[in-house]
Amino acid sequence: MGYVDEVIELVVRKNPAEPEFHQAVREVLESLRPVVDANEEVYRREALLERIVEPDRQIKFRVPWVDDSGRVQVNTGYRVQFNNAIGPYKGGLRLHPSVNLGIIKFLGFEQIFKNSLTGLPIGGGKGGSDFDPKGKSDREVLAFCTSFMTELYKYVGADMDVPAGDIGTGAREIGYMFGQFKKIRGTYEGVLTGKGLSYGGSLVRTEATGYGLLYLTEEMLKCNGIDIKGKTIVVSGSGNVAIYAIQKAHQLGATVVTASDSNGWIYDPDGIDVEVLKNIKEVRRARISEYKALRPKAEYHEGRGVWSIKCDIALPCATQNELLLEDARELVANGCKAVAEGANMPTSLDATKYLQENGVLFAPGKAANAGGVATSALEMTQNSERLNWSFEEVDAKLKQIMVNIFHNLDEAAKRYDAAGDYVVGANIAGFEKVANAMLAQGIW
Ligand code: NDP
Ligand code: 2IT
Repeated sequence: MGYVDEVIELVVRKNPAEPEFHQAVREVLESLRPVVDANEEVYRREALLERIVEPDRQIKFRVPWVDDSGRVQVNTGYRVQFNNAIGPYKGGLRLHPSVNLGIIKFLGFEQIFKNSLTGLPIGGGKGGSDFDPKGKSDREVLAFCTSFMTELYKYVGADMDVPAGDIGTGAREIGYMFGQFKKIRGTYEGVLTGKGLSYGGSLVRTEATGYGLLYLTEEMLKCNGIDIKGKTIVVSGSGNVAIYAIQKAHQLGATVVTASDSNGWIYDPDGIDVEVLKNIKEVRRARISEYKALRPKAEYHEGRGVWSIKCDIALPCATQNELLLEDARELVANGCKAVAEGANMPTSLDATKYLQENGVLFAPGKAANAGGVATSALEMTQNSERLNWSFEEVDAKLKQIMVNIFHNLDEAAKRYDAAGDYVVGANIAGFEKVANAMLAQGIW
């Protein structure tokens, strides 16, 4: 058995009941085979792969809080500090009832390579809780966030570990957590990113993941002789990533015709009205089913279905494993030319393989959605400098970072005889820097 297969088997054996983590490890390690084969003796001696799949540490804690009826509720909090070879741990906090250790570990593992791809000095981490902010009052969200940070503050800091948003964690939650950190640590530091603009946040961070996704997609299409202008796009999700992906797609001259939430999906043949969507999701925190009442030509359907709509480009922007083999078949049959992942691991391994084998350009999440964390790193830089950069300045840096990421992974794929395989390219380009840093820093 080869080294890669041995380590995959080890991960499955040592971490049973963590299928998402197995999936992420499998995707990364299998595409690293050519690099591992070329360096097997050193990597084996140094146990490099065994070390990279084992988090530096994983913290799990109780989060008690009082609900509006006066009852005490108890959630579980997590922070997985996966790897700080190239910088302080960096990665979001997910608040969703589905959160468990395996999901946080898959996200933290992905984050190592994504953060490396940005070219900025940030290590990989992720955290969150099985708390569900949906349907909670502001006071309940405040109670949860305060309790969560009352434990988490021991493990985070501007030079140690810098969390940010993810599913269920937006500006409101980051603000509440920042306030509690400041109160109990007594320092004013860039311990979180995605902060409000009046207290150290960066312009463009809100838009960054969606905008970055489109910048990378545009570059990938351009390098393959396709103009994004005039193309029809299907998007899933209607949260932070989806909303700003739709906005930028429209600015680039494409038309996005779908969006979704966990209850259902909308089809708007004239193109999704971003202001209407923002009002429903960002202001009223309501269900996407309300969109139809405001846009009479639109359709609303219960359940899932965005991948059944004919499109040129598909952008999954909701959650993991939301684009499966049967969806990939439908996309290919309908003539889809490109898939770029706004979410983390939204495409199953067999669906990815099917898309690539059928000539669909495929940009993996760790490259395509890296604009969010890259702009977080720019927020950290501004906090350290105690300066604020203009919207145009941050946006221009974000665009350059996304274009660079695409060319780095394109080049890495070509270097290993896998031209056009951007999954292989992203994993190799992300891994090389981290591996070199780990080998240089001795045994830890
Ligand atoms: P939000 O919470 O803002 O939005 C999430 C969206 O996805 C909502 O429309 C939500 O619907 C839907 N969704 C979430 N879980 C499920 C589910 N289990 N089934 C169906 N729909 C679901 O999160 P973000 O937009 O921030 O994150 C979306 C994805 O992008 C995630 O994979 C995240 O890890 C990734 N990502 C986020 C970044 C960021 O900067 N925010 C950066 C890089 C990646 P509903 O409201 O009904 O739950
Ligand atoms: O998955 C991700 O990259 C994020 N949720 C953003 C992390 C960050 O630190 O901005």
